[in-house]
Amino acid sequence: MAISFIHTADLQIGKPFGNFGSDQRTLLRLQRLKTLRRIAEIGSERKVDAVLVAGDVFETAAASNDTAHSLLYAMEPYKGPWVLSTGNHDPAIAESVWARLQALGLPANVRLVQTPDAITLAEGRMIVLTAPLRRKHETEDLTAGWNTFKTPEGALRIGLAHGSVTNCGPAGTEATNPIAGDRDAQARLDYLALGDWHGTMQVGDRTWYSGTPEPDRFKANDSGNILLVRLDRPGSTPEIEKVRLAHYNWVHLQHNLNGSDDLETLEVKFKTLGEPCDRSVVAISLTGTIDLATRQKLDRLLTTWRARFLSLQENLEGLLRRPTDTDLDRIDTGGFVRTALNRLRSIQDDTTNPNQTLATGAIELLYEIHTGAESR
Ligand SMILES: [Mn+2]
Repeated sequence: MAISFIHTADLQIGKPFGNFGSDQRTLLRLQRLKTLRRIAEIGSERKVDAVLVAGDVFETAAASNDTAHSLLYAMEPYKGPWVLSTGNHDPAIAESVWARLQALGLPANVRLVQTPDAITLAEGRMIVLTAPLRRKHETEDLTAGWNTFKTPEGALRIGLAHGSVTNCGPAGTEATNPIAGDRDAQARLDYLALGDWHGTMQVGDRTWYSGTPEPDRFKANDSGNILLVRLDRPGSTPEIEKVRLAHYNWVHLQHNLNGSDDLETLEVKFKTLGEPCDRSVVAISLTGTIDLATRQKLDRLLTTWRARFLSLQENLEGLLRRPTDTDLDRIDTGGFVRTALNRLRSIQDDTTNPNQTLATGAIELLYEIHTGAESR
């Protein structure tokens, strides 16, 4: 009879999301628990033999007892075995949340892995080999011992670890906590469930990063999935089903603006992120050169969408604002204000002038004062 299990990792429960407003932080934090609960429900619906979490269950080993209780609550819908391993964010150090969780008294179906172990599941048909991190950074490959570890004939050998695969590691994973790229072959594993990389990624015939089930950063790396793994018998090829769970849609947009037509295409980009808008977490980097009339329209557009998205972070550093004569004419065509504006513009054009930014700000302020009321 086939064995099936859920592979997930990098839940980062309790992540503070400090770069966001307080409402947004709360929503993003709560969603991670809701997603875990959804995983538990799927485990129950699909009647899997186990749920394996490959590290970074918590954002930090100092997570509070409240957070620990919330975790247990979210896990409740799945009554089968859970195996939770530590990662670089939540290593099994002394005084960690793991030790406190253990002391709180765990449900019988929840296994915390704080020391290297071989866990027998599914009436002996599946052995989970573990290599939990006990500090943030290990220089040794903790999975090396699996090569010589004996398991009963006929049982599936499943590895569970957190770290970066050497040689074929994706750019961005940490160089510490190395795991041999061919560990699955060396240790005769039927499947190796990895955590650390937050996107879903296959790194070998039998080795996968599940990625985090709920995206937590702006990175186009296919995060927001869990893997449902099915194995018929030892040696058979694992069947992988990727199940999409992402609630929030994290998008980093780049947009070049050189006139008001480009504003329209920007709005189209915003609209294509889909409904409901408040599930989009957006960062935008704008480049190009615009006049003040366009700048004003841009401000209005961003204000509207800032209110619709869960969050809109704007980077306007690459966007140059160049007042045209038409812009300045709208403020004043010939009086002393115009004389001042012309001087400000020459300061703005002078790259050696330390008051360049100040001059830009002053022109925009005058523009807003003179035109804001009429166009609002
Ligand atoms: Mn992580």
